[in-house]
Order: sequence, then structure tokens, then C-alpha cells
Amino acid sequence: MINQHELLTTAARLLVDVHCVVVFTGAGVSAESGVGTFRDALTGLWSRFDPQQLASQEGFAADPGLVWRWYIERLTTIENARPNRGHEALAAMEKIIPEFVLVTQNVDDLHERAGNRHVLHLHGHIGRFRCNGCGAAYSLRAGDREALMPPCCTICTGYVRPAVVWFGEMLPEQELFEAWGAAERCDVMLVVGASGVVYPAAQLPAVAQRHGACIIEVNLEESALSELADITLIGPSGEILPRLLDAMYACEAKSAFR
Ligand code: BJW
Ligand code: ZN
Repeated sequence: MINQHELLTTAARLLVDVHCVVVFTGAGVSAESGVGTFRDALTGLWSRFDPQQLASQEGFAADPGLVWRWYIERLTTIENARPNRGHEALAAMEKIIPEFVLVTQNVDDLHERAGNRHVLHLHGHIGRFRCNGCGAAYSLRAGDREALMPPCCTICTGYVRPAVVWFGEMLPEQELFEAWGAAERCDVMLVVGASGVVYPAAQLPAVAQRHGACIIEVNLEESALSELADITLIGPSGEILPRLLDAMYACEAKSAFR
């Protein structure tokens, strides 16, 4: 039986030997920054609610105030959060891998704040807003955060909502196109903290594999994607990714002396 240390070294060797790496992240990568994941039971005030219901047009139509307050509270948590060691390790990897694309399902900006440059957000941005009716872009104004209801659009009177992708909505075309292209040409896909149950994003590892990429997974536990992964590293990404980065530096140092 191969132990975790050997798996980590094999994964690091793969990552330094190839040209193009796509990192695909989910909520788990931000968990150690204090940002709750989607499928963990919601805590506190929100424990009674189903995120699948809140993150939908139906949920918003049924109770726009509830959905607004849920997003404002999550936005505040994210604004006060800091990138963790997992985010930092991914930013360092971007500097040493020739072609590096980070595709995230996360609506937070912790990858950018950690220093990653080439980031594609498949499910939008929690810090941006638009009208649910006509799509006009909005910024938060004084009082919007404390309001019990979302603001109304000055053009069409529709409700303003976060610029995220809800269930049943299309993913942003350009990001999806670029992410698919990157998955098709990458040599390795590193999947971090993603449950792999939300589509079409969850198809990306299979797309990469079909085009010949190796799949390395980092997760607290086995996920829906573990079966197709070539290597699964079990543990918190805030610990595993820095160790993977150190192992990559060690591989590079060895190659330099060859
Ligand atoms: C750690 C860790 C640590 C914890 N270290 N790891 C094909 C088949 C079946 C259904 C569909 C299908 N195609 C489309 C659908 C429908 C639907 C869908 O996928 N449903 C499934 C749930 C069944 N998809 C859609 O509706 C998508 N749109 C679409 O397909 O449009 C086309 C269309 C339109 C109209 C009609 C028909 C077709 C849109 C999906 C949008 C998803 N949006 C959300 C909300 C975003 C806004 C917000 O944040 O509020 O995106 S849902 C939510 O799930 C969020 C996440 O990005 C997404 C994925 O979750 P993620 O990131 O994987 O998080 P978790 O919580 O699930 O998992 C965390 C993982 O981390 C776990 O594995 C932990 O173990 C791990 N972990 N701590 C490492 N420290
Ligand atoms: Zn409008």
C-alpha cells in the first residue's frame, strides 16, 4: 500500500514535470478561512434553511428579503476572511508552473487576494450585484447592508441580487468556454475541496481526463470525483497544499542538480 508521503511526492513530481496545470477549486479550499462550505450543515441563524433552495430564482421569489440577508451575511464573512495557507500555496504554484489556470466555483475573491492572477469564476462573484430583471450592474449603497429587503432597480424596478449563478441559471459563457479549453489542453488537473456534485462544473475533471490529463485530488474526504482521480490526497487543503508545494520545490532542486 502506497502511503500519503509517497502519493504527495508522486503528485509533486507530476506537477513540476508538466507544462499546463489547471487547478479546480470548490468551497473546501476556503473552509479554513472561516467561509462555510455549501453542503456542510448551515450553522446558527441559517441552520433551518436549505442552501439549494436559497440559491435559486424560486427561493428569491418566495422570500427576497431572506435571500438578500443570507448573501449580505456571507459577503461580510468573506470580506473579513483572509486567504489561508492553501490559497497561498496555489498562488506560489502559479509562479513556477509555465501555464497555469485556476478555475473556481467559489464566489469569494480569496484566490485573487492570495495572489493568483489567472482565475476563472464559474459561479460568479458575491461582491458584485445586478438587477434580477434587466441585468443592470449595481454597487452596494449606504444602508443596503442593513436593509431587510434587496434594493430595487432604478430602470425596471426589479430586485437587485448578487451576481452569482443560481441553480437553473446558465454559467457565464466566456468563463465556461475558457475553463473547458483549459481542461482539454492541461496535462494535470488539481482538484481541491470540491464535492463534484454540481454540474456542469463537476464535468471538468472528466473532460481533462478524457483529453489525457492526470487528476490529483485534495479533499478532507473522498468525494464524487475520487473515483476518477489518479491520486487522492486526503486532508485539509490548508495543510496538504503547502506540503505539496514544498515537495515541488524539492523536486525542482533535485532536477537542477541533475
Ligand atoms: C475540504 C475542506 C478542507 C471541506 N480541505 N477539502 C447534470 C446532472 C444533474 C443535474 C444537473 C446537470 N446539469 C445541470 C444540473 C442542474 C444543477 C445541478 O448541478 N444540480 C445538482 C445539485 C444535481 N446545475 C445548475 O443548475 C447549473 N446551471 C446549469 O446547469 O445551467 C444550464 C441549464 C439552465 C437551465 C436549465 C437547464 C440547464 C448552475 C449551478 C449553480 C451552482 N451555484 C452554487 C451557488 C453559487 C452562489 C452562492 O454561493 O450562493 O454554487 S450551488 C453551490 O454548489 C455553489 C458551489 O460553487 C457549488 C459547488 O459546491 P462545492 O464548491 O463543491 O462545495 P461543497 O460544499 O459541495 O463541497 C465542499 C467540499 O470540500 C467537500 O467535498 C468537502 O469534503 C471538502 N472540504 N473542507 C479540503 N479544509
Ligand atoms: Zn432592472
